[in-house]
Amino acid sequence: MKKYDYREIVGKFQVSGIFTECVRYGEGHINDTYKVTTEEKGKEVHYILQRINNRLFPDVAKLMHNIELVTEFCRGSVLAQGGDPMRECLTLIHTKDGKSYCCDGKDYYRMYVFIERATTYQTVCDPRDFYESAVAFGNFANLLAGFDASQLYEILPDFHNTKIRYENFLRAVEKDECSRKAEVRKEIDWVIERKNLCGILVDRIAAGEIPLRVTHNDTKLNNVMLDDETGKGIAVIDLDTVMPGSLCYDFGDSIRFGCNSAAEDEPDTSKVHFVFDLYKTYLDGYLSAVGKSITEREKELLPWGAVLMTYECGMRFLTDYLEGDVYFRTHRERHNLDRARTQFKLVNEMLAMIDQMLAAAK
Ligand code: ADP
Ligand code: GN1
Ligand code: MG
Repeated sequence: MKKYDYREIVGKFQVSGIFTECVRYGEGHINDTYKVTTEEKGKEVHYILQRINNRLFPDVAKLMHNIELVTEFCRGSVLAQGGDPMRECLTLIHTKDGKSYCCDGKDYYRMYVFIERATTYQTVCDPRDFYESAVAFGNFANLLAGFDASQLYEILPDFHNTKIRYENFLRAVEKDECSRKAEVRKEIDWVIERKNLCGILVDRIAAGEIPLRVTHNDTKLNNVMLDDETGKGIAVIDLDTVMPGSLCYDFGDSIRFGCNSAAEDEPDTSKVHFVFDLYKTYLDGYLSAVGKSITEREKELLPWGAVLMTYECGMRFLTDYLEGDVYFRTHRERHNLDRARTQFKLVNEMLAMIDQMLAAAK
């Protein structure tokens, strides 16, 4: 296994205190995240260190340009509202030569202030937490409505263009690089039978029915930090994918992850159900916070955002399984296949309830 000298890497940043340890942290699928501890005057100070996924983000300078702008913008808004920016938004720690990231010759790193006394959840244990995450993401959408989109690079073009995701999926099936196709024939057919779903949002955007905005694009529950004391959603994190998108994607991705009765990677799909009550809880929280930013047409399409994001994510997991698990971090055999199957089960249950979902959003 590759060895990294974390003391040296952390030493490149403007941290206070003496380095004591660096341990793997969190459950993200993309970057390698660590909790760093230093000691200053007998007290522990914590930071987040991330090795940026350079394969996925080849242009780290552009990625970090976006993150610097978005974090600065959030900081200004939090300060204007009398909040505490060190807890309510991500704060980059700059390097000793004033940059927002560093390179050790091969890998790229960034550091953030560690948001203390707050937690990210992998599943919804208490519906109130889910409500608070909805309020946080709704507020974030409002905040971004005031952000000048032209300043940002589109870091992962066509990120939620489901039609393009579908073409990539077909290509992976065709190539069958790892000879896994025969094993997942049923899942492949399931995706193909529902290919009409792909156009639900991209066609509406192309027709000008719903606007392209600056959105977060990865609004799962573990990308919002909830205050341990008050339970309020205090900070939206994981800003790698802030770029043009639709409110319906952001709403939909939260529903995909949070309204699952089981984990995203539960191997036993009999445990996986779409929890309609949680959908209503999130909808209420989101609409209460997003306020006037949302158009009537977007509101009508929110439930389809949930179906679509779940279908798309399942298709991405299956594509990655066919390509040999090269995109999402996996921890066991068939991990991506398990993930794909949970998503497909959720889509089936959502489609069975789509009328109720649509009625609730009216
Ligand atoms: P990925 O892109 O791989 O999902 P994230 O940026 O979401 O990486 O970070 C992974 C996890 O690390 C988060 O889910 C959260 O638990 C934790 N985390 C990230 N940033 C912070 C922070 N500033 N303070 C505390 N925890 C954090
Ligand atoms: C990835 O980075 P993370 O773990 O929050 C992925 C999302 C997927 C999600 C599925 C940049 O999110 O698009 O929906 O996994 N992020 C990227 O859990 O591809
Ligand atoms: Mg994340």
